[in-house]
Amino acid sequence: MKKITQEVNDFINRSMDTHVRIAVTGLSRAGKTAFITSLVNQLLHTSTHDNLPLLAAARDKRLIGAKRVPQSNMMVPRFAYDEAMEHTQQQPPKWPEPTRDVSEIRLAIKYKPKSKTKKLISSTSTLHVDIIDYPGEWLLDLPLLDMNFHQWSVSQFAALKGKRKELAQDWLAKLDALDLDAPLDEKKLSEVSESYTQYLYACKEAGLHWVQPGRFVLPGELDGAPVLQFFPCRFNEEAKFVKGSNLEMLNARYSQYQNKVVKAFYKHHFSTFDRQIVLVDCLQPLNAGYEAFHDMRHALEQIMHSFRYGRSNMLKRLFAPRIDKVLFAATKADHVTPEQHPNLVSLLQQMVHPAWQNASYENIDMSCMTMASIQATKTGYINQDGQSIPALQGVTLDERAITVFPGEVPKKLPGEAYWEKQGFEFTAFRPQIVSQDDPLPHIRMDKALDYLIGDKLK
Ligand SMILES: Nc1nc2c(ncn2[C@@H]2O[C@H](COP(=O)(O)OP(=O)(O)OP(=O)(O)O)[C@@H](O)[C@H]2O)c(=O)[nH]1
Ligand SMILES: [Mg+2]
Repeated sequence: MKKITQEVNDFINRSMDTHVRIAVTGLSRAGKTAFITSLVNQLLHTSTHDNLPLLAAARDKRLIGAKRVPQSNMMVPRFAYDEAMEHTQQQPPKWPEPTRDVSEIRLAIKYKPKSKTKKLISSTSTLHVDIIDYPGEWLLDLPLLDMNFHQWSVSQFAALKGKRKELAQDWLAKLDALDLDAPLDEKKLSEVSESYTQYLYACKEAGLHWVQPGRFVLPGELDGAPVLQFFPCRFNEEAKFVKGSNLEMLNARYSQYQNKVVKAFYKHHFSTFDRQIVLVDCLQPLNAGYEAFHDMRHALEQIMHSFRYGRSNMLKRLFAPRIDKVLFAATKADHVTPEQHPNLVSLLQQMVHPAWQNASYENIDMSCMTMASIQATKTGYINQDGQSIPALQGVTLDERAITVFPGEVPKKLPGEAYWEKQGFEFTAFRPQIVSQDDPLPHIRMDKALDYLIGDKLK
């Protein structure tokens, strides 16, 4: 009887839309922490401010208010909202600290339902929203589940071109000096892995974000564990691993990584998400140049594989996928003047759409937009030779008040000539000073919220 009651309650909760888990991801520095901080901040202010006009429930005055409640998953660290807010409230304001691991926060949103069924039960409803922050780099590891150690090694050597090859020299030299068939020497393996990890960090610093294994650069609680100490090797696929050798251990660590790290993430975290927002910083690679830009596109394509649940798919074998909406958002739109925003969306669409259309993303709705979680600039016009041109005003990280026109965002994926001819240069700004009683200034956070939870607030 108890079981039936529980099942009935679960069914009601699901069909009544009282709970939704929203996952926020993006490559490092994409703006995840700023996004979640602003999202929570906006919802906490909605009862007193008209800060979310593009969220239908808020516009219709059906949102009564939101509050923070203890998270349901006690095994995941709490998202550091208060710490992030403290940063933005400092004089001068600062950006939140970089984060390295998964974290979670829960809100309860009280609203007046529009739907007849919900109204029948009560005049007010509550939607519980879990927001989960996790590094996008972890999604880059999905292809590892379909490759054995040899196949993965081959794929890594094939990618060693251009800048990557330059950056890999130290690791390659250490790898050449290692005898793979010699008896296991843990210290040596740890040295070569360290050098491989440094190479991956160097790639990221050079703006090359497609790095595998993704956990090596964002290890979270696994920092220093042997499961993160392996690297691609050149060896004969046919040959048997010598018992007790370095190579045998590297192979064992690779399979542990597949099972205990990659699979575990998909099973215990990813499988619980209902909606996903992928934040993309298109401006950083525009600043960095051609190779960085195309690398970002490749990384995004890889990230998209995690939303593909075709029939014979690896993910479907692991769990029953639940994500039904994915939003790709170009962040930090306050870095460019408003008339450039359509170009920014079009650029993001060009990076995302072709890969999306070529694959079978069954039953998943997808959308692209631009936004700024915490708007750091004001827009206006400057007069140049009698002509008025759009400009941004803001305060730089070293406290200089400046007015700039950062440049045009290309509408299409730029070729190499773009960087030779004009390129793009944006300045980093610190957040604006805002009173503690007011919500953080933003651009289209409400539009993002409407896409992510609008239907649940009906
Ligand atoms: N102007 C502007 N800058 C932003 C915005 N969001 C993020 N940034 C900038 O991007 C940096 C990274 O933002 P975070 O929110 O920390 O990004 P993250 O994805 O959480 O980064 P990691 O935790 O390091 O992976 C910030 O320090 C800001 O400099 C925004 O809305 N506007
Ligand atoms: Mg962060």
